[in-house]
Amino acid sequence: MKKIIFVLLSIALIVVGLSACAPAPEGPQIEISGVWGRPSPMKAGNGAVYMLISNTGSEDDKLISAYADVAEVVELHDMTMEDDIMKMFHVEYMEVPAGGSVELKPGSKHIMFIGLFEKLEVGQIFSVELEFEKAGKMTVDVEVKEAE
Ligand SMILES: [Cu+2]
Repeated sequence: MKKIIFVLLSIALIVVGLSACAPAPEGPQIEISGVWGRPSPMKAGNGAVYMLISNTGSEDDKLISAYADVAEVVELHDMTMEDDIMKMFHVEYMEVPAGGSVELKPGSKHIMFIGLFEKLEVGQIFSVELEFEKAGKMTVDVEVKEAE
């Protein structure tokens, strides 16, 4: 009996040891957190969604598109300061480097909604589908709230 317990214990230790020193998973490994969207008081107005996209994998990836059924157009945007004026512009993709992350936040990168079908109110939750070049599509829930 003691021997069996010892064997089981050894296997358990090996399993724990293997998972502890496992290399980063092959390919990109996308993790998304802190997803939120600004309230938008006007119907047919615009909205923006923010989040942190991390890549714990071994390969770079790119966010190449976003889709949500709350607006006519959904685009990837970034912002820049020109002559003291914040300007936003459309980007083809957002890079998510292996072992790194990209933060979508106010005044910076965001997912832009143009022509909302309904206003976005605090407490509302809706989903956005994100498409990555390598990791493919994933859907996240967006919580509408005021900026912190
Ligand atoms: Cu924008």
